[in-house]
Amino acid sequence: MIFHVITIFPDYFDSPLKQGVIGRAIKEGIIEVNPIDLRSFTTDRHRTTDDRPYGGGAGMVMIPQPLAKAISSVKREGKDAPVILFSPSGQLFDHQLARELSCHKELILVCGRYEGVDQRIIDRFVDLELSIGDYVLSGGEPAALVVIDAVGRLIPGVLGSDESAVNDSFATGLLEHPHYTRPRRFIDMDVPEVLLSGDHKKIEEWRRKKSLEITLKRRPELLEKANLSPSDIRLLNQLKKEQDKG
Ligand code: 4FN
Repeated sequence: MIFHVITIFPDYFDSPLKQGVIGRAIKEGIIEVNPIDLRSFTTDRHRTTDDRPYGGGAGMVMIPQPLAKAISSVKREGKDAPVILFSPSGQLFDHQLARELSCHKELILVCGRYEGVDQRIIDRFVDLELSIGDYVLSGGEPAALVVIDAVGRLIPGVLGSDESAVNDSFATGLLEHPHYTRPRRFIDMDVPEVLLSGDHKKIEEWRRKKSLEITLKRRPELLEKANLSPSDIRLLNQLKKEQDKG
C-alpha cells in the first residue's frame, strides 16, 4: 500500500511514521508513505502556493496550478489511486471507510492549508473529501496521519497475530470493556473478582456486558451498526431498564 501525501510540510510526517506498528511496517516495506512537497510544483521565484480570495475576505486560498501539477504527477504513477482531500466539509472518516480505503493499492492524500483549496481543484481532481471530526485544524496533515494509521493497520502483515486479534475485537463495533493488570490492589482499588476466577466463560460474559454497558452510556449510536447477538440484545434491554430507573 502506498500513501502519496501532497503537502507544503513534507517534514511533518517524519517522526510520527517512525513509531510503533506503522513505523515497523514502513521499515519492512509493507506500506510506503511518499510525502510530496507541493512547493516543488511551483514555478515562480517565491514558490507561491496561496493567494487572496476572489470576492474578498480574510485569509488565503491555495492556488490551483501547483495542486493540479502535483496530483497529475502522482496520477501518472498510480493509475487507480483515488484522490482524497482532507476537509471539514468531507465525509466523516470511520472504521468502515478505513476498510474500504484499505482495498486500494495506492491513495493520493491532499492536505489543505490556509482557508482551503480553490474549488476547481475539488471539482476536477478530487474523488473524495474526508473529515476526521468537528474541530478547527491548521491543516489537513494531522488528518492524513490519522488515515495512514487507521488504514495501514488493516493491511495484511502490518500487525502481528496478537495485534490482529485486538483488531478483530474492535470489529464488533462496540467500545471496549475495562482492562486490568498487576498489581491486584492499587492504592485502595481491587481488580474485579471475576477476572481472577479463572472461569473463562464467566469472564467473557462479564466483558461483553461491560462493553455493551459503556457503549450504551457513552456512544449509543454505535449500537445501531454493531454486530449484536440475541443474548447481547437481551442484556441491552436489561441495561436500558436499569438506566431508566437511574
Ligand atoms: N481544516 C470547521 C468549520 C470551518 C473550518 C474549519 C477548519 C485546515 C485548510 C480547512 C478540519 C477538521 C477536520 C481536514 C472547521 C480537516 C480540517 C478535518 C481542516 C486548513 C482549510 C482547515 C465546523 C469543523 C469546526 C481549516 C468545523 N479533517 N478549517 O478547520 O482541514 O480533515
